[in-house]
Amino acid sequence: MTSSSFTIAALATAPAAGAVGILRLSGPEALDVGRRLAPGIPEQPTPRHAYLATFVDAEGRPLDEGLFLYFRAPRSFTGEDVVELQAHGSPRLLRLLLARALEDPRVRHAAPGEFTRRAFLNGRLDLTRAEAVADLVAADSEAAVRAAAAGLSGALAARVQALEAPLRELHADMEGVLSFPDEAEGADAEVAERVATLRGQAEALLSEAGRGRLVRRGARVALFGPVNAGKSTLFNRLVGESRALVDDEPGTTRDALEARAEWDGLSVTLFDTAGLRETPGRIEALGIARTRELLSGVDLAVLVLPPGGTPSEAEAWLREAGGTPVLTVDGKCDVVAAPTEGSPRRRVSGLTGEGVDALRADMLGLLWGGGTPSAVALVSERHADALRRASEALRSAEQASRVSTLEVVSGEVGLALEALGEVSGTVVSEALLDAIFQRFCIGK
Ligand SMILES: Nc1nc2c(ncn2[C@@H]2O[C@H](COP(=O)(O)OP(=O)(O)OP(=O)(O)O)[C@@H](O)[C@H]2O)c(=O)[nH]1
Ligand SMILES: [Mg+2]
Repeated sequence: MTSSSFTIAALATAPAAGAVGILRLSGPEALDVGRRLAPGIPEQPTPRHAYLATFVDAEGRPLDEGLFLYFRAPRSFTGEDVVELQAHGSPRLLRLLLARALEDPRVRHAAPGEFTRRAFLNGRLDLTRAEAVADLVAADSEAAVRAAAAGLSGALAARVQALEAPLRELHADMEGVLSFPDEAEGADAEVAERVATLRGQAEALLSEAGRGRLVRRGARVALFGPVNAGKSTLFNRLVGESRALVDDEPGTTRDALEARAEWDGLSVTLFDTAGLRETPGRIEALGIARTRELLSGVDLAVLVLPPGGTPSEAEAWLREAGGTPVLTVDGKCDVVAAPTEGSPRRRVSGLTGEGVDALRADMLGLLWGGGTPSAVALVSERHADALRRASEALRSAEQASRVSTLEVVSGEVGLALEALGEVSGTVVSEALLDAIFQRFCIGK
């Protein structure tokens, strides 16, 4: 890998005016190049010391005054020599500084995520942590921030490691028995049990992918139900502002409306939809078609029933949601004195706000189950895909351990190990790394 032969440079801060802007250099010539931009810095600066420096142009004329930081390899983010120039956050000034660094033929502009990629290639972080860096930058809710931070500190890495290490041991034991049947005798005892335990662990981790997705991209919740049930009024109440039109004419809402909120740290996109009924007008019918399409794509649908509906009507509305989980509520509860006989449903009123906080808690419970959103291991689609393959291989190994030879079992366990290696990064291809780091920003 030639990753460390070139010194790379990039602006680490967003290209907009701000208090501070950072130029970052990494690689063998980082210090030398950095010192040319900041001539007052000693030849061997103290690592991790903040020097007050003057940054100069090619003629030695001052461009700015700022901080110079040096991190000596391997004790830096990338594992290489790293220099950071912290200047004033003027985009034009920073481009001048960057251009000066790039004038040096030993320096080239960093690709997206290249600093993090080098950190990974130099063993400073495993792949799950490298990905958590991108997750943290992209996080747009408190839960996403906290989950990414947990990933960065190794929460997912530890879970994968706890699976990978015993799996590797098991594989080695079996291979030992296969290669040296006499010496390694007995090392393959309880293979079936060991495989079963590890399969359970892999599946448990895989089952967190849904929550990972919820935290990463937020939950999607749609209100739906018959016309005039009070959906828009409830929608406005839930998002805390008067977003949707409300009227006593049935069919008020036609286009689906959406609003973003953050509940318990979880990002939630709430949709208000066109009410459903049998004989709508032409435009309303288009809205109803949209409602049906939307319902199939959300994480949770909330069926708002008007007072006085019969159970069989409720059943019919429920079917509209297809396979999406549904929470049914009795709306406009302020006009109904008592709960519908025997109804276990939550009573809410968008008008008075009654039951709305409890409804929000119900929704979070259904979306999330127990625990807090921030405590999740951020299992991404990529991780889930690899974990799925690992689980499948382990399931085959488990079966084989009952009916087939040790060789077959060991082969399947080997496949599981390979799949897991893609999560942690012990087994990766250049193409996979390209795909992962492409979604990073430049300078990260
Ligand atoms: N008393 C009472 N009236 C309500 C409540 N919610 C809505 N309404 C009234 O019921 C009528 C319909 O309310 P909307 O919120 O527009 O109902 P909707 O379900 O969005 O209706 P469509 O968009 O036509 O499907 C309006 O006159 C509201 O003022 C409620 O909780 N209590
Ligand atoms: Mg409406």
